[in-house]
Amino acid sequence: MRYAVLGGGKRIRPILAIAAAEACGANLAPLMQHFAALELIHTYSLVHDDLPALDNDDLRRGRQTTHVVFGEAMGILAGDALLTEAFSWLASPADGVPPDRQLRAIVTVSIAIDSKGMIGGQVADLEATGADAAGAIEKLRFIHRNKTGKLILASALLGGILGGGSDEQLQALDRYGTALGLAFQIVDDLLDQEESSATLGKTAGKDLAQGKLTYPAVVGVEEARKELAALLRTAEDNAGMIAGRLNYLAQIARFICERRS
Ligand code: GRG
Repeated sequence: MRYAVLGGGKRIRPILAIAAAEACGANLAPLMQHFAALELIHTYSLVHDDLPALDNDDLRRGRQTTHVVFGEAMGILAGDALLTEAFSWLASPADGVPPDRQLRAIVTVSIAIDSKGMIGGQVADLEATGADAAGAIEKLRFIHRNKTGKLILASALLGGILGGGSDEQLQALDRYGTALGLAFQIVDDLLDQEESSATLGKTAGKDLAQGKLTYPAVVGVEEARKELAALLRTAEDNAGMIAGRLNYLAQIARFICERRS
C-alpha cells in the first residue's frame, strides 16, 4: 500500500479538494486526512487497473507496478485495503463539520466510484474496446465522465461540502468539476498518443494498441483540442464564481489542461 501511494503521482484529486475548501473559506487543517482519502481511492484504482486481468501493465508512476513487485495476490489485496482505508479516513472526526455535511460528503464520494460511476465507466470501457469508432462519441463521453470524471468532480465537491460551501458555491463546483473531469481524460487520451513512456511514467500508446475508444480516435486531434478549450473555459468561468480569500481552482484547471504527463 505504501509503495503504491507514496511512489509519486501528481496528487491532483486531494489538491482539488484543498483548493475548493480554501475557496469556500474553510479551516483546512482538520480536513487533510479526508482529502488524502481521495489519493487512496485513486491509487487503488490504478493498482487494480494495472493487474493482469485488466490492463496488465508493468509501469506506473515511473516504477514497476505494485503487482509486479509484490505479486498479483498482494496487488489485489493492497487495492482492496486502500479503498477500505479511504472510507475510514473519510468517516474520521472532522472538527467543525456538522454530521449531516460529513455524511453528504461520504455519499458523494461513494456514488462517484460505484457501479454507476467509476466502476461503471471501467466496465463500459472494457466492453467498448475494439468497437467501431463511428458514432461512438456518446459512448466515449459516458466512459470518460464515469471512469475518470466522477472522482475528479467528487474531489472538488468534497472540498466544498466539508469546507462549508454555500448551495451556490457547490453548484459552481459541480459545473467546474464536471467540465474538468472530462477535460482531464481528453488530455490523457492526447498524451497517450503524443508523449513517451518515460515522460508519462506509464506505458504510452496503449490506447491505440488495445483498440480503445479515445478522443483523438473518435473525433480527431483538432476536435479534441477544441472541446478541451471549451471545457477549460467552463471550468475557469465557474472557478471565478466561487468567491474566496484564495482561489487556485482556475490555475489548477489550466494546469490539468496543459500538463504533459
Ligand atoms: C477500479 C480497476 C478499477 C478501475 C477504475 C480509474 C480507473 C477505472 C482506472 C485507473 C487507470 C486509468 C487509466 C484511468 C484513466 C486516467 C487516469 C485516472 C490517469 C491517471 O491519473 P493521474 O494522471 O495519475 O492523476 P497520477 O499518477 O499523477 O496520480
